[in-house]
Amino acid sequence: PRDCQELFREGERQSGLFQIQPQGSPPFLVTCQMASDGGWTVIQRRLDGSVDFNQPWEAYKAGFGDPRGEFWLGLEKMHRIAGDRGGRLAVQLRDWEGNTESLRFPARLGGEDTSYSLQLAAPVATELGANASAASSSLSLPFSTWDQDHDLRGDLNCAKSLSGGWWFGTCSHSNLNGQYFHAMPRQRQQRKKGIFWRTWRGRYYPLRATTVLLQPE
Ligand code: MYR
Repeated sequence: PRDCQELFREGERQSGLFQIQPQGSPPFLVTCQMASDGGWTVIQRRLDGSVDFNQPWEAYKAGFGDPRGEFWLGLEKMHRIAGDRGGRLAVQLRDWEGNTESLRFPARLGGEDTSYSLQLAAPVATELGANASAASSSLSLPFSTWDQDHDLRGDLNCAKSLSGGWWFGTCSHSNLNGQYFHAMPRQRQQRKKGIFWRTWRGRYYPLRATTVLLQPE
């Protein structure tokens, strides 16, 4: 099968590890999450801080971590799955009081020649809470790591001053690959390095768990 969605269409209803082969790509293993609305590929998961997400570009490109625990699937595989058709992203967030938030939006992911730019249509970036200046038109946001700085800040390397690799704009929107904190650090300087989604629990709230899923168009 090309992806989790095709597995779902073939009748598979059990979530788990499967081998897929997107068009023009070698086969690889992914975690499929089967839901009532189809098959989704899990591209990111945080739940206990067992994996170090402060990794360089090559690691974010290839993927790292434990498919049964915390992991990052890898930008190249994500690009192969979404292809140039793009797809739907689902973001699931959990805080320390047991509240959850779930977001869904259409997106495309460019190849390495675009630094794996996340492409969002005009209204989506605004809905997600991007800064007005960045979101007035459609948004194409390259991926950044501490050793490959493509963020929108000229004076700062977001990945270095925060932690992990992400589609950083002005360092303040979100970072689901930040440092995992088991308890709220006292200092803001520490807290801002954490896992955050500003428009949900705010810039300085380190989240407990996240999952990001992808379904090709
Ligand atoms: C800013 O930093 O305010 C400008 C950039 C806003 C970015 C908005 C969207 C980023 C969301 C990334 C979600 C990716 C989920 C896989």
